[in-house]
Amino acid sequence: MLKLHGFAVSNYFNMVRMALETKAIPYEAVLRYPSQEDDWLALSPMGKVPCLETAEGCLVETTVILDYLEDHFPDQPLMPRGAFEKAQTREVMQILQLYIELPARRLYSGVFFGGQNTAAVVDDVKPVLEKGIRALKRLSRFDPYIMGGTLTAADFMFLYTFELARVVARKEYDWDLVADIEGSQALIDLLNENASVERIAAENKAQMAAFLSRLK
Ligand SMILES: N[C@@H](CCC(=O)N[C@@H](CS)C(=O)NCC(=O)O)C(=O)O
Repeated sequence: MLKLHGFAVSNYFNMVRMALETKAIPYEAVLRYPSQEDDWLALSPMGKVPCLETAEGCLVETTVILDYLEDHFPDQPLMPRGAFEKAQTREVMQILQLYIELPARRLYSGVFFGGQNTAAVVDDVKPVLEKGIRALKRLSRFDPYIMGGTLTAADFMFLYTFELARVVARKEYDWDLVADIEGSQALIDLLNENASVERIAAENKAQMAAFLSRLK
């Protein structure tokens, strides 16, 4: 059986879990925190989570894992079949990861984990996030899903990146991302009705204290 290493507070771990669960692929979740220990680097060479352990070996990087799941388990597709539509879906996923999640992540420490964000970093992140949100608006549909009428892996990437970026933008810039992107709140509400999303959110909450105590 596939093993997915990670922890419930990790947004990337949760994206992969959503794909596994939506596709009804049996898997075992193995609790693992990121580290630079040799035994973990042997499975996940950057030391990050998630890491998917398959019979053939381990895979890291969420979009790579999502592609593997799509290729290996084509039932209940989470990517469009057409080459251009598939590329457009990947395009939105890249925008979300590179230009929304990654810049916002630079401010997670001060916003979520009791650290201090310096004014320089706060100023540095803002224009990147502004461009990312502008690109997302141009490329996404929110009708009702991010790419239109069909649920795709991009919806999971959206759910677990935008929600965090939204809190960052509100706290650091008094900027309401949801008000800025028509249809985004409706999509969040729709995705939050999903039983797996609900359970993952409950596990995230339950593991938060243990995760925070590791940061001290
Ligand atoms: N690009 C990676 C990002 C994964 C990631 O940043 N995971 C976080 C937890 S949410 C992590 O392992 N952080 C520890 C680190 O960066 O060393 C992916 O797509 O899987």
